[in-house]
Amino acid sequence: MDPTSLAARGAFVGGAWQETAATVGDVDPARDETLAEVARCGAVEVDSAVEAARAAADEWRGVSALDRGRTLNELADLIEQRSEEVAWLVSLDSGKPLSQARGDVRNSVRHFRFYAGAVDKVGGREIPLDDDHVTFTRWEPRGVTAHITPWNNPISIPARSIAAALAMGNAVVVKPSELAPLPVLALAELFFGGPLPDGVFNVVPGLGHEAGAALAGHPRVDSVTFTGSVATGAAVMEAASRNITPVSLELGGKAPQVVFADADMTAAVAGCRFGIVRNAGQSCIAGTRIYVQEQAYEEFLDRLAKELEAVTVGAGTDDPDMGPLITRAQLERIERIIDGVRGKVVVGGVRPDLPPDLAKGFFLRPTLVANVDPGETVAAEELFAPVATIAPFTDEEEALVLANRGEYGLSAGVWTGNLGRAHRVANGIRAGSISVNAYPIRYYHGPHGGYKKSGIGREQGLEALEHYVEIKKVGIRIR
Ligand code: TXE
Repeated sequence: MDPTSLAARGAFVGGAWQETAATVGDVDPARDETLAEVARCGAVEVDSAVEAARAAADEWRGVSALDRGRTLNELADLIEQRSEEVAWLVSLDSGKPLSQARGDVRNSVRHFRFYAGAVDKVGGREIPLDDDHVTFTRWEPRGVTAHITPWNNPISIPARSIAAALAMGNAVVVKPSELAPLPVLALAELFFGGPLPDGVFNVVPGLGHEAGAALAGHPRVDSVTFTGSVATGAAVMEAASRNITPVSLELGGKAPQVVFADADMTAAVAGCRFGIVRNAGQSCIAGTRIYVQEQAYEEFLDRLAKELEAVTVGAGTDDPDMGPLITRAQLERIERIIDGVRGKVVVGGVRPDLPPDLAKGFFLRPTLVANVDPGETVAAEELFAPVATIAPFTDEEEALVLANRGEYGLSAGVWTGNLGRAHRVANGIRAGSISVNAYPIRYYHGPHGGYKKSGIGREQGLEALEHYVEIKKVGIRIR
């Protein structure tokens, strides 16, 4: 799929492509060059997409669960057949290494297949009352669901919520991030003329404060699913609240990695390295606060620093260990933060030496910072960059206090050879996802979401489905 011709198709509304008057440049983060001019939808286009979805929603909700499942499997086939092309587009647009992009596409297919299989196995329940009544609940589609998605996993994050919403019988309108919109447009290209009734799947690319805000606050949208920053999540929630529209928000994180001295050090070093380097740290579950028990601290620090020094950096499509950051503004913001703690940088903190064609790209070496105050920006805020802090702790009690610091609670890693401790610490950390002795342990069929400011609701797994249904109670007197 060629980025220019894909983008030139415009927005995808009511089963057809629609050109828009205005466009937004989509930038290749490895080269700082415009990849394509993508449709810039505004309130008018969003409105027509919502109306197209509304018009199609009744037909789709009337399709039996079995047939919806079959259709979802056909959509999964459509992605799978072109998976290599889609992965290349994901890598080019977001900058992530090709092998990680392939993993994202594989997960996208799995989301569709998981919900294809789930659709005829979930639903309401009978509520025991007495012999004079039958009372039960029904799961009914909400109608039109909005999906405002980010650029860091520009296919798998949209896929997980689109598949869940479609499975429950909703028509969807998707607003991909302006920073990597091509993979969602690729979905439209793949689904075009496919098994979904026209209007059940719509895509309105554009800017957050235009298309995104119009969709979040649209009075004829029945639910909003959002993944992105805390600030934008709050704006989305506020816009949706005007219509009492339910929201599911997957916001940021600042995941701790808690390494006890009894852990398998080789595995812990490798896992912590991956938690920093994967997608250049541009992941809500990036493991960027590392705490190591004091007797193992020096050895761990030394080994992790060496591992980070060996990381290869380059354009995602060349499949190095790590690609660029998403924007120049983000690279410069991170450089300012690193400059503030320059004396405490153990490794990295600089741009890599790269060939001339990548000289303008937004690259940074993986960076480890020690001995910082836990309240400092580098240790407290989500950076969305390959930058981690490292600090020692004495015992389990202190480890839990450190891990639970801050306003996020999405994900955490625990490394220990002691089974009881693994359970105690996993129970004690206030986060939605805990991985023990590997990082991250992610599974597409389990729930994903956050405590505290990391969000509301859960995506993925059966737990996500209730966001996409209204639950109706029916009581019948039978005697
Ligand atoms: O996010 P935004 P950005 C975090 C991460 C990153 C920071 C900024 O820390 O550095 O957010 O990234 C749309 N109404 N995460 O600017 O603004 C926008 O167009 C409605 C964490 O990309 O949250 C895009 O489609 N929508 C994260 C989506 O919201 C609006 C993933 C996300 O953009 C809008 C990404 C508005 N007013 C970033 N403004 C995670 N949890 O994985 C913007 N948007």
